[in-house]
Amino acid sequence: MTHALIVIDVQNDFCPGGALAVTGGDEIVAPINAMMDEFDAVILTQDWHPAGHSSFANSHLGKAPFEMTEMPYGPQVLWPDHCIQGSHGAAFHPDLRTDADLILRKGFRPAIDSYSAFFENDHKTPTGLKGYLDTRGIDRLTLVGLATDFCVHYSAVDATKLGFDVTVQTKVCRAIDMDGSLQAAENAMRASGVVLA
Ligand code: VGL
Ligand code: ZN
Repeated sequence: MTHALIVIDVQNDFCPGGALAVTGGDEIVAPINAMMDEFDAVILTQDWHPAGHSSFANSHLGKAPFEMTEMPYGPQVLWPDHCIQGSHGAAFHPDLRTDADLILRKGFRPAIDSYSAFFENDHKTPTGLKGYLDTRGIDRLTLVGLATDFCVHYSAVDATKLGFDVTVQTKVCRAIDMDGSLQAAENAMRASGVVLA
């Protein structure tokens, strides 16, 4: 098997002090760096939103961060402004190794969010990652990063649906955990055949 490490969204805005800080988000940087050499390929994802993105509460009159809204593609959590293209917050954590094979940006279309590294939140629009992995002969994936209950969760579930053998190293992930979202994400990942290690 050809085994890739996919490092999800280890960016300043998801680390302490960032716009959408995940508790302990910076604690996983050193373990991720240490893991990288064990894989045939390393892929980093980068949440990469234009200013005024439709997933930002500030783009919706009368809405506050962490409230829900209805988008044409379904329910969507509204977030604080985060990971704006070219900003310090969108940059990788300064200690993260970036000597990766591929950096995949997602969430760049103004009208649609993209938690998964494979499909945008309409679950239809592909990011191109499947084609990249297939053409490199990669069939096994280990996922780490931020946040366990959003981008790691949706990426892992989509990866199993696409036929990859998927492990999430939960100790090398950190969660936002709003309203039981971590427990729900773990249940959904297990149900779809993801191995939680
Ligand atoms: C993420 C919320 C909004 C994530 C990205 O990386 O989990 N969560 N954008
Ligand atoms: Zn985002």
